[in-house]
Amino acid sequence: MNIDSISDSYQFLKLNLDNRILTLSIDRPKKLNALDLTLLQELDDATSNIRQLKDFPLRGLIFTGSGEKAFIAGADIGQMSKMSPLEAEHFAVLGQKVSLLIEDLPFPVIAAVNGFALGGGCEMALSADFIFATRNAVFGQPEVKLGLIPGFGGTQRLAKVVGRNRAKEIIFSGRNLKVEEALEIGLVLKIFEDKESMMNESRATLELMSKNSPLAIAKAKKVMNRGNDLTISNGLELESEQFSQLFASQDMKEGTGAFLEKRQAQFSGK
Ligand code: DAK
Repeated sequence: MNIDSISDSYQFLKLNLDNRILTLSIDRPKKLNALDLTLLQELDDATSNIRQLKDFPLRGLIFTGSGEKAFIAGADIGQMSKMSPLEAEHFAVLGQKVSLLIEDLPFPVIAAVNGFALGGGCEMALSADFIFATRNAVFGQPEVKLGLIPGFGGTQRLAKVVGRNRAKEIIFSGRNLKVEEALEIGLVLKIFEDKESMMNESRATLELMSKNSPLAIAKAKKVMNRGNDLTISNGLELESEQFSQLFASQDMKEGTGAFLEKRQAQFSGK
């Protein structure tokens, strides 16, 4: 698959592949990267395609917004205001599907949040493994101000990341959170003074991770994501099952062998 040709086919997405790390930018700056139906369909298509890159597996994804002002300022309010309940359901199902596709990608995903991450934007960022943000980043779930509730997983994921009661306070008030508060409550992992340093650090973080076994990372991610929805005993069962499967992998043989031979491991991801 050629990333450039895919990228050219999208109106609102930009894809850039460098050393197996893909940067996916939402590119609708005139509307602060608000998610309309076309943009969501493009995200659905792109994330599905990215998942299927079996012969040329990626090692990481940086999910960001074009420009300096917004990651994603939410779902497109103008478009939503005209939707029937049936169209709204289709819209929400598509948004939830995209958030699950991003969450389930078998490699690390960083949401690099520059500026506004409101409503559906905050929810999309929550689908990543963790969030880096610039000093001007603003988070929030303002849906109740519009007579709505979060529709792309915010009622579920935000509570799991920051705790149920804190998530309730954020969702019921609809208030904006400055980046410092987002850091304090664990929504954001690290703050950067500008977009360039955030993008550089995102890449460096993924490059560091890509030195490790991609198979082990994929399994750790799967167990941790699924474990979020399981009881501790079911989570431990899943952990031991996935752990034991790795003993049939080339990566495990290479990793342990390299340690014993005092050399750098070269992982194939198999
Ligand atoms: N939708 C559509 N257009 C938006 C937008 C949005 N979410 N956010 C910004 N824009 C547009 C503005 O209308 C403006 O367009 P023009 O007037 O120039 O054509 C342009 O982007 C620049 O915005 P501003 O002029 O307003 O820029 P400011 O710097 O003054 O203000 C702002 C930036 C982010 C504070 C402000 O734009 C703002 O408050 N935006 C709305 C933020 C928001 O409320 N986001 C949450 C949206 S609700 C569901 C499915 C999904 C959802 C819920 C339910 N189900 C089906 C159940 C999700 C809901 C949401 O995400």
